[in-house]
Amino acid sequence: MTLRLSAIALAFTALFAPALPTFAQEAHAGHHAEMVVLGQIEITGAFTRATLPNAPVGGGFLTITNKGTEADRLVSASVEIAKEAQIHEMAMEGDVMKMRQLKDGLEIPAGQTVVLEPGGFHLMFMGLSGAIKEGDVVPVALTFEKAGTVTVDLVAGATAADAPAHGHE
Ligand SMILES: [Cu+2]
Repeated sequence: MTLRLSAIALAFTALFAPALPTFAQEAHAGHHAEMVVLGQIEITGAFTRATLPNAPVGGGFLTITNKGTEADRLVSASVEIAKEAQIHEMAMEGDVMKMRQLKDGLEIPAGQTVVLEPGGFHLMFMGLSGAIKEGDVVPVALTFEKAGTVTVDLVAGATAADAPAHGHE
């Protein structure tokens, strides 16, 4: 009886094991964005958005998790398609939504996740050399104070309906 059960278990494993996707494969198929690991830093869900033809700026969005026991800090970013990549935040000032550059970077507290997303923290690509088209892959080099530098591919989604209103003072 024991032998017979083992044989069934083996057959079951052989049949189903290859069909089980790993998490990474699943994430790739779903979002075209794989997890990027740099020391204690994990980056997921990286994307950008297609821009209008003459748009001077583009945005970068991603989720950063610090698995470590010490805070780290995203201090800079760079892209080849723009003169400069800045780290920005959007916040209410009185009753007006404003955007400002975080010159000291963005802290990623120990054990926490910080999301860069439309309407909140984001990367801003200043002085685009050309339009970002849907489906483009934009490599961005991210530098962390402790973890170092890593390149993350941002896949361009559709243009946001509110893209032209994305202005600066
Ligand atoms: Cu901005």
